[in-house]
Amino acid sequence: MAFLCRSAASLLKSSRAAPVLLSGSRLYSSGGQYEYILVEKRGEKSNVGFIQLNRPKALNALCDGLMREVIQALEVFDADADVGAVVITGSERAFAAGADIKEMQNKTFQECYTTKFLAHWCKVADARKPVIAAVNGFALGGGCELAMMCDIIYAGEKAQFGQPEILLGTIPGAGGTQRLTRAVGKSLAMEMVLTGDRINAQEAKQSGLVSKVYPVDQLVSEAIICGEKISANSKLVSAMAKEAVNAAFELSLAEGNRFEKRLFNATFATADRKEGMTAFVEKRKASFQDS
Ligand code: CO8
Repeated sequence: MAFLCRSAASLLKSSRAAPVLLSGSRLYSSGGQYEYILVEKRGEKSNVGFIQLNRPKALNALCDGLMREVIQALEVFDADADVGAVVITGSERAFAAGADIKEMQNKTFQECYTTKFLAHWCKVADARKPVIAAVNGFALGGGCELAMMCDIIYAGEKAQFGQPEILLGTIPGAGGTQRLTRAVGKSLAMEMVLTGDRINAQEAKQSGLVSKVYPVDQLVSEAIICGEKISANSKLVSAMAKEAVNAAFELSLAEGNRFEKRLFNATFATADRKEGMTAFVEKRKASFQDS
């Protein structure tokens, strides 16, 4: 165990499928533990959690096992004091082509309803730490929904976003009708959901679904750079900022402003708020301790 860093060692104790440290401070999935994803820490300070969906033959279709592993890896990174943000990506061909249609083909309503089929997917949006989706290629159906559960979406120039469930005789079931509508507005969301037509990266940028578009081969490194910027700030205060922005999707303006004010006031109970303002006054770089 001597070669394991502190966080990896403690994770191994607490998690059945925890990643194993093989060299330096990089975490890699160990073959038998994660079957469908690759997991490591990236960035100069190894402070960005990195999850790569890795089911290439099925274009990263989100089978139950894959989503369970993504959620587990997110929980591991949430508990890792060194990690300040997480990047989720797929391959250059596909971020994810949706929920696994072959897995769903023969399901009945009774099974879906009584077992709360795929209900655990929503845990992705519960991550405390900011999550960036780096989308190359197809982000369709559940793939688009997975990206929208993340906090920031960066797209590669050839990315395609769509909710094609209607073509399969069903509708989005992991937030597609809700998050897409909030992101791009009613008309475009309706059009995408009712026709199954896809939008490209530029259209996604224009409509507000993604914040930046990069050349395919630069996408992941740009997402890591964004993750490093976030990780350089107080992790405690970043979690509050994320909570406050997310509240905008659920609360009225008045309630949201009250919620924000309470969190703003709460930052004055942190050492990092004091350090940030003191560093500004003393004309030096702040050194946040996440407390
Ligand atoms: N599920 C299972 N397998 C898939 C999926 C998928 N979603 N998408 C692609 N694959 C498989 C194909 O079956 C094929 O495998 P095989 O070689 O064994 O036949 C392999 O990936 C490659 O696919 P194609 O040969 O079709 O590749 P193309 O380049 O010709 O086409 C497309 C790529 C356009 C992406 C095409 O594969 C496609 O249309 N895929 C389906 C897209 C789709 O409809 N997605 C929505 C799925 S439904 C959904 O996501 C609902 C989510 C609800 C969540 C509810 C949570 C509570």
